[in-house]
Parts: sequence; C-alpha cells; structure tokens
Amino acid sequence: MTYNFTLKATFAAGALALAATTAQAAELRAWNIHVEDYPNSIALESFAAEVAEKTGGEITMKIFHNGVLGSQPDAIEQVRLGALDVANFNLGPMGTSVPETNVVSLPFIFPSIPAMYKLMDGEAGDAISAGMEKKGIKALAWYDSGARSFYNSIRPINSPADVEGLKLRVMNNDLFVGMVEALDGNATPMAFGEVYQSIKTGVVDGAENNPPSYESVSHYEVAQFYSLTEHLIIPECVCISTKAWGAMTPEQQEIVKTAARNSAEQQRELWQAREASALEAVKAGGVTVNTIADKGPFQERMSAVYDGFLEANPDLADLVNLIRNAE
Ligand code: GTR
Repeated sequence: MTYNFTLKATFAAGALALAATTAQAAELRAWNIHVEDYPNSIALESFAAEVAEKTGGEITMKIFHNGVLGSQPDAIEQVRLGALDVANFNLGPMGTSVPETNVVSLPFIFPSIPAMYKLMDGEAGDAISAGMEKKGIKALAWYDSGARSFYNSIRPINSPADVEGLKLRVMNNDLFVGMVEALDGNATPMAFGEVYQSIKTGVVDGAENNPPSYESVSHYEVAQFYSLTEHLIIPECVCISTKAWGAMTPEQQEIVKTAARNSAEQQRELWQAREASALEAVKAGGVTVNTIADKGPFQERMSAVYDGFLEANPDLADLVNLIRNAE
C-alpha cells in the first residue's frame, strides 16, 4: 500500500512537472477554411505573430489555411477533443455541438452589423462563450462575417416565391434546412469545399454566403445571380481548445486573449473593405446583383423557424429576445 501510494505520488509529481514544461513552450496548430489573402487569414497571422512576440517564442502557431485540415464540422470536433488547438469558426455549423450558438443562426435575428458587434462584445457573446466552453471550445474574440445572401445559377430572387424549387446548399445545421424549406426551396447541407463543384455539375442550383466567400472561392463563376436577401448575420469566433488553454500559464493566457482581440479589430476593418471589393469583383465577373426592395415577406416566412426553435429550446428564449430586440 505504502509502496503503491509513493509510486502514485511520484508519478503525479512527474506529471505536474511535465505539464509545467508544456505550459512554457507550445506550437499550436490552427485551422482556417479561407484563402490566404482573406481578411480572417490575415488577422489570424497577426494573432499568431503577436502571440509569438509577446511570449518570447514560448507559444507559436502554425496556421493551416484553405481548409486543408478538413471540413468545418470535423474541425469543430477536433478542437473540442484538443486534437486541433486554434481555429476561426463560423458559429453556423457549431449548433449541433453547442446549442447556444444556434441563436445567432436564426434568420434575421441581428437588427444590424453594428448591433451584432455590440451584442457579441457584451452579454450575448458572454452567454454564447459560456456554452462553448462547456463543450471544450474557448472563444477568444469575435470576427465579422457580414450578412449572407442567396446566389444561384437559375434566376434572381426578389420574393420568397423565387426560391421555390431551388436546390440550395446550406451549412451543416438543421436550422438552415428549415430556413430554406420555409421558403419552399430544397436544402442540401454540404461542406464549403464541395460547393463549387456541386453547383458546376448541377447537384445544387446555388448556395448562400457573404460577398467575400462568394467571390474568394469562385462560386460566382458558376452561380451568376446574387440576391441581397441578407438573411443571416452569423459572427465567427477565434477560438482555442480548452485543453490547450488549460496548459497555459495565466500570463500566457492574457497574451493570447489580448492578441486575439487585437486581431478581431484588424479583421473587422479589413472585412468592410473586402466586402465592397468582392461585390465589385463579382459584378466585373458577370454577376447580376440585385437588392431586395422588401425583406418583410422573407422575414414573415421565418416565424415557423423561430417557433420550432423556441419550442425545442425554451431555455434560450431570453437570449433570443436579447438579440432580437436590440437596437
Ligand atoms: C463562410 C465562413 C466559413 C464557412 C463558409 C460556409 O462565410 O467564413 O467559416 O462557414 O462560409 O459557408 O461553409
């Protein structure tokens, strides 16, 4: 018994010493879905550079751009398990693991982009982070992802009737299937990396995304009608696995958090410029862009999506109302 106890105690002390060593030096692996000149990618590189500099090289980060480390739904699980350390995730596909994130995937929930910043940097962001942390993902800062609109190869969309019968790719989350079905379209959940080919070969007629993503991976080449429904404003996180976070000293954690927030400031600025230039680029590439004179009919169709969501998640009603009723 005594022998056993001593052995265990020695082992525990050794493990602690090891943890202390790893806390001092780590190379983090970071997942990123976007091309290298995308605002998020540039901001992630700044994040990595600031962390390396401020920790004196104790913590470095290797960022894998272009989704080479796998699809977003898979990467979310990898971060949860601690197999990947850092990532920039859109909160859309996180809903299946973290129910709180679904609130920002409700169509037309944020009244505006400035309101989204304020809410995410405040009470709503805190509630969502708390939900994420329980599932192994720590949100360090929020990036802008603008507003998502529909695009397709068949016709411009001006009213819900124009969506009827269109086959549209959505991010992996039943909420988006419900959203498209509420407009009488056919939704196909699919990984981002498969969308271009799927539109090109007619597996789907189109998809929905913000202007920078529509442009950066050339979806506009195969779906030339872009209709500014702006039905989803879904923020993105810069996040770290709670495993990697827990292995850091409090000083390192402070550096990482501050650097992530600084990178979010940069991302938000770059985002505004990229949104405008992406729209110009797709127009120059032959796209017909149309605005929606009245979004009311689209919003009315979403009441079924809200009712279903609130019925299944009564505990999230306060968060829904906090966001929906913000100025
Ligand atoms: C982009 C977003 C990505 C990914 C993609 C998609 O706007 O930044 O993280 O979610 O959309 O549609 O899958």
